[in-house]
Amino acid sequence: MHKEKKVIQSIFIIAFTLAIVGFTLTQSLFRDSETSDTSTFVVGTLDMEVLGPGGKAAETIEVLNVGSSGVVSGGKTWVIKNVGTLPGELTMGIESLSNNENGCNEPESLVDSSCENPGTGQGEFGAVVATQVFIQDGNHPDPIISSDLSSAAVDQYALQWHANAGTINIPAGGSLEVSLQWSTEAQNFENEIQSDSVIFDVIFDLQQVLI
Ligand SMILES: [Ca+2]
Ligand SMILES: [Ca+2]
Ligand SMILES: [Ca+2]
Repeated sequence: MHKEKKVIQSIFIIAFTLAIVGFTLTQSLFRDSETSDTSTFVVGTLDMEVLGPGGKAAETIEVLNVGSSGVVSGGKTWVIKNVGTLPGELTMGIESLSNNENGCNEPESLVDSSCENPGTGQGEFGAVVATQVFIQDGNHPDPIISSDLSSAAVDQYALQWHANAGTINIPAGGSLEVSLQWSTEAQNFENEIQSDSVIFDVIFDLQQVLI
């Protein structure tokens, strides 16, 4: 039987917010925030200044009109700078992950029975997106994290960072590059992911190293 031709004219959105949280010697929490304009999640580098008393940075990123053919992929590199006067230990994770459905169009509704709008948790896109996280410090050639973006990814990020990164210290005035790459392949999905989106927060947390 002839398989129905895929119609992928959807808008995939990967939006994420970056948060950097720092602690002083007394463990009090500084919260200050800045938000950048929405940017396309293709390839880019962002300098993020991490505390002294400094803050939390937020970024929303979107992927638009991808998937019309072949492999779709992208990535982002962050330069995490410790602009404080004390060393810190870095951890990375994701939170508030939501696979949204955004309704089903006609071809999608033939293969997808959960079609609400926004349909939080009903989207199928994140499950077919593969992500990898790398630390560019010369000591970690292999990915620290390899996970899809289904709801289990929040736990996977936490577990794998803990297991694979070890202790990542950034000295006062130092910086470190962390990158996240993502990809999905057309053979991994059918029309069920049309108009679906995945949204999550990427959290970088710099904890004071007690010396
Ligand atoms: Ca669905
Ligand atoms: Ca869907
Ligand atoms: Ca949809």
